[in-house]
Amino acid sequence: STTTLAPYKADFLKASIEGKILKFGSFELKSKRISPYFFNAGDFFRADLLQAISNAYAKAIIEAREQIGLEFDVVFGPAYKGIPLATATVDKLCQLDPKNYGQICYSFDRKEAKTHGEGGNIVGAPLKGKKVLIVDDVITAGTAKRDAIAKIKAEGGEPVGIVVALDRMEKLPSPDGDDSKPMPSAIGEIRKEYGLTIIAILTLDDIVAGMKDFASAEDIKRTEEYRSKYKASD
Ligand code: OMP
Repeated sequence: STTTLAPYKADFLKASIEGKILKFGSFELKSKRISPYFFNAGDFFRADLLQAISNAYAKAIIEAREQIGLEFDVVFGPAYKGIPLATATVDKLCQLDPKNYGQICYSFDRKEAKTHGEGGNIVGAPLKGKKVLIVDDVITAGTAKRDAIAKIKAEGGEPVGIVVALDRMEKLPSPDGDDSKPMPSAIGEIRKEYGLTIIAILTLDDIVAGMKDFASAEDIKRTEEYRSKYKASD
């Protein structure tokens, strides 16, 4: 049941379901896996939903400050879906805790470098010499997160962490294409490789645990089957 979740996480799951951000059916992922569920952070476009998502990110970030001392200068949102997330999160952080977050900046990348005007690849705060926290939507294979880390480093920034709305807890694809083999998680590999803090507001386990309150028996069964098939070994 969702009652075991922190209240801000339970509120976020509720908003995701009511706002139809979390959908059940049949969806092809970037990885080509066919998933019975999909989380589309691009659908948080209504004011009350944007408020719900920025509140969840901000609370997760504040919790990480209290628990592990997470410190950063800039929140970076990879284009395009990360842009409103980073902007709204910075706004919410300042609203909740102006003393600690009033000086925090936002930044995002251009999909295509601008060669005229002010030029450059970044809009918002410059990253050079700054501690940078990446805010993104969902982590599956971690490819988009690796791209964001590389971009930040190329600008002279230091990536310190990643916050996502949902960790799908999936194993990396096996090099030989055999998905039945145990494989580590995307999150675990990025943590190991870059030494970053990675925070997920919700995980697939949280969704499955909450599903009995809102989903059909069929959707629950398909989601549980998908989890057994693709869950990472760590
Ligand atoms: P990486 O794990 O970094 O490759 O990123 C996964 C990306 O897939 C996300 O940034 C989304 O664009 C997209 N995605 C979703 O938005 N929601 C899902 O539930 C699943 C995916 C996905 O395709 O895996």
